[in-house]
Amino acid sequence: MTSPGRPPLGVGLIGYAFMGAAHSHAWRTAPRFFDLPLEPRLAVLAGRNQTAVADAAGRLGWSDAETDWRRVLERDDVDLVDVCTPGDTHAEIAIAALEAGKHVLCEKPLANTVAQAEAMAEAAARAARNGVRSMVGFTYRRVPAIGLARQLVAEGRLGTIRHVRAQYLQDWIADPAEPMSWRLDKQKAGSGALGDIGAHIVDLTQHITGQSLTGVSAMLETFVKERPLPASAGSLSGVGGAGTGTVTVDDAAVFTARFSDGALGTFEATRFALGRKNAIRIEINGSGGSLAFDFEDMNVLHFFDGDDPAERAGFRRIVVTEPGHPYVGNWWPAGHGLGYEHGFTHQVVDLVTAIANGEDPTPSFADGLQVQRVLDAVERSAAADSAFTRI
Ligand code: SOE
Repeated sequence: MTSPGRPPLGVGLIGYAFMGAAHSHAWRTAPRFFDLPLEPRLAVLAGRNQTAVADAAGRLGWSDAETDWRRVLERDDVDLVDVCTPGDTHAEIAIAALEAGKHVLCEKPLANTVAQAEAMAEAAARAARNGVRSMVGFTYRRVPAIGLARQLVAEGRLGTIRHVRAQYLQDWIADPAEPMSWRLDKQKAGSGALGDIGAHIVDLTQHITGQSLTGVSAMLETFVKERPLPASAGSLSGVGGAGTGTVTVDDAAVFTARFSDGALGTFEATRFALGRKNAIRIEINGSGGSLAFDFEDMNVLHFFDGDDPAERAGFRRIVVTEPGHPYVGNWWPAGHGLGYEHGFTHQVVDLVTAIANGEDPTPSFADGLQVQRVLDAVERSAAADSAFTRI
């Protein structure tokens, strides 16, 4: 644990499914590997099912459990609220927490609609004037190879960026027998592959290039429109029983985009790419070089240096595990590699450090709102169908 005498930072976490478990791990681990200025105390875990949340609190390392998130906000031992619920509750919880003077970490995408994200960004700006901080959980920014990619672009090693090619490929619902879940329900999730995983590649490409998307031309598709209901209602699904339910979100999103400094982007987010489990693939081509990354080989960044003599040029495979690489010095000896969970730990490190330094962490709620505007533009473009020329 952290050394005595370090000021505590009481944390209340709302939600204990996949993301709740990943965040719990990060809150427990960060002070063990990084010299944090504040000591995170895992005060309370909240969820609606009393037995399940008490069990999860014990398993994941929380001192207490609550069944109503509002009680978390009333507690004096909570300084920060970590929101790991489906998107339909992000705005209500995050705004109430900020108004109660609690720092907020909110899972991505920031909200289900632009209007909700705007309200959240406004609440965050108001709270920041009183020293209350907020951050949205685009955790892949904190993968060391992504950090190195951003450094190389910022140092000008790629020159002027011309092409950004980004894919987020999964296959977990490719089987039509995969049951309904909250992620397939527009009311709960806002959108499908677009918001769940497309949001990540929008954020990542903007983060790496330092540019924003200025416009899109898009197509969305729902390949499997009816799915079996789960045998029993899951804690968050709100659906259950015999028969089928209607999928109300996209299964795949494909769009082209323009970036603010002139680069052209192509984006693809799908949960139907059989064999691809969590393939975040990003390739960037500039006037001076290229970069390529695939999360399924997440400790590696490929770099092509356009200054190399043609006879010796080629993509260089950089194993991003040196102590000098972002975050890596606090972990294992070179070559031993990091995993999915480390991004969440680094997110905690950066958030806690910003809070202690009295700075606004990034990605901010304003950054989350900007991504939300891109998602909204994709949906509007796909619905308008105007850029689709029939043959
Ligand atoms: C599900 O598609 C999911 O868990 C996303 O919600 C996460 O953001 C991503 O990290 C992994 O896949």
